[in-house]
Amino acid sequence: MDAPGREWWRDAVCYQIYPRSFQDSNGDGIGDLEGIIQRLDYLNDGTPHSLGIDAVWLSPTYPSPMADFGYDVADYCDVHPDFGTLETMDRLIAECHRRGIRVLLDWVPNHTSDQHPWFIESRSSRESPKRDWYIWRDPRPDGSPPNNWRSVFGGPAWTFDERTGQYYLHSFLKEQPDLNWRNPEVEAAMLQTLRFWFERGVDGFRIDVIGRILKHPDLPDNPPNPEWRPGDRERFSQLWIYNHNYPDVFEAVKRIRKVFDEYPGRVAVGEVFGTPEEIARYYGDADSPGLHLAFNFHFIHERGHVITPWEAPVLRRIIANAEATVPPFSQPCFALNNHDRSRFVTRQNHDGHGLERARAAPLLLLGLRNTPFLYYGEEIGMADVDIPPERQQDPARFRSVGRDPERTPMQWDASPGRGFTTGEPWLPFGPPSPNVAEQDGDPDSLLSLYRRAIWLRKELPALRAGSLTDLGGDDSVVSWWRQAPGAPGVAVAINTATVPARAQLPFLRGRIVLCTARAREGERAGGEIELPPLGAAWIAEEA
Ligand code: ISL
Ligand code: CA
Repeated sequence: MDAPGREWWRDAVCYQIYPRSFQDSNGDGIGDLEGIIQRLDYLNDGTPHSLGIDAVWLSPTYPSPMADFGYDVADYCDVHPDFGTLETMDRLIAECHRRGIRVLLDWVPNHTSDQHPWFIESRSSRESPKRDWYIWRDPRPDGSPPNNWRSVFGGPAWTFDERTGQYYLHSFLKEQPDLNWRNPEVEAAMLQTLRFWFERGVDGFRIDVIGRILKHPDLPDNPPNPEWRPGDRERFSQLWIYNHNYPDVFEAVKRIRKVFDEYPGRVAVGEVFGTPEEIARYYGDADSPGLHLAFNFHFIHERGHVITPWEAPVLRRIIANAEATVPPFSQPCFALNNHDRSRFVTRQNHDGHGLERARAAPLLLLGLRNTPFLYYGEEIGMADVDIPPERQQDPARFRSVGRDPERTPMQWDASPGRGFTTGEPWLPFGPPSPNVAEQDGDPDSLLSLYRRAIWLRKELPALRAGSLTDLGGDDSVVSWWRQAPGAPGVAVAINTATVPARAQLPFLRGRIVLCTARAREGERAGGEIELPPLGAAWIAEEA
């Protein structure tokens, strides 16, 4: 299946499934593992009629009270009954592997559910053998929390527990107490949960908020953020320096990596936030590696909640920063969407051109030197869905509406259940279009564009594995050149302006192999090409 000596994840196109929303198999309105198995041919049946996905990442599927929809884990070594059983998971892994699809699960090491037996034991008394598995502190003399840390989802990061008279720390909901990674027993127990799944054939993990697992040992107050203004999100009111990307995290990551190395071919992909330098640090060093890959979300947001504009100079800067910082033994890992952020089509729609930008998006994401992650529905241009107040589910409030709008069920067709369910879906569908059925046979559809892009990437070594050279460009055009030994070079050019623009190419003879305007595909290209408004193209060198 793979070239010898080259790890599979370097060439892989990955696809994030939000299990509640992909396919329901039993009519309860909640997506499940059996449903995912039914849809695997859509992801990869070995032919260009399918998407051609190489790996799936499933958001958490563990037993959980679902306070944070699975990111509150009550048992790391089992499956939530809504999703299936361990047997269903074994079958899902086998069915994926039969199609050459790798399986990544979601590992949540920073916190458990407050219903996890470890926390139930820990909170039972100050003398509990598991007391120190979580972060308990006395109140300040006035009864207030031990420090000023705020929860990511709003409010203080501490909750007072009447029974034992202490506060416990939770970086997210109060139902998600933070584990104490300074206790070696905690680390050992958590690493054991990785081995449990590796033994069952899981190919790797996406690691949730890895940057928070170790805090400053003294838990000092965070300093105020001088840029914060009243009305801004509360969580940005302080600089997270003592509880985020704290230096000890980077050493813990290396110990975590060692467990991955016990099982050949496994991959660790970290959800990380920070500057390009901070992201790069998660990869570790050549002689003591950290994560195989660390997400770069800068195409979504660079700092805090500010949406990254679709502008050539901004995209060029993000690419250059990643190229300059990620160590040479690995590569960047970009995503344009996930279950926490407003979908691309909606995010980039301030002037009504969101869908046009969404056609250029796969040429960016799949044209870069990186391991790309798609988010289910991105390939058909799903947008955020308005959720009426009585249907809202997500308790997190780091956007005014929570994260339900980007988590609505996959739209397989226009039928009342959208091919997703025969029952009442857990979140409303929104309008029946876009959907897979309407785009499936249409060569001009976004879905067809994604399929062509992914299969072309497999065919063209320059795109899959080549080096990247910035081609300069200007305020309208971002363009770069991909090159692999013995293979045709490929230029990627993206026009972010709403008027036509010209892109300079570094060779005299080439051909457009992929374009947002399909009629242009096959066209010969000389030293430059004209790109349509918001259009993009891949141009392959010809001998
Ligand atoms: O910290 C942030 C930005 O610096 C936040 O965006 C936040 O850390 C991020 O959204 C974390 O997300 C992950 O962990 C959460 C869970 O609710 C999300 O769904 C998950 O992706 C808690 O486990
Ligand atoms: Ca179901």
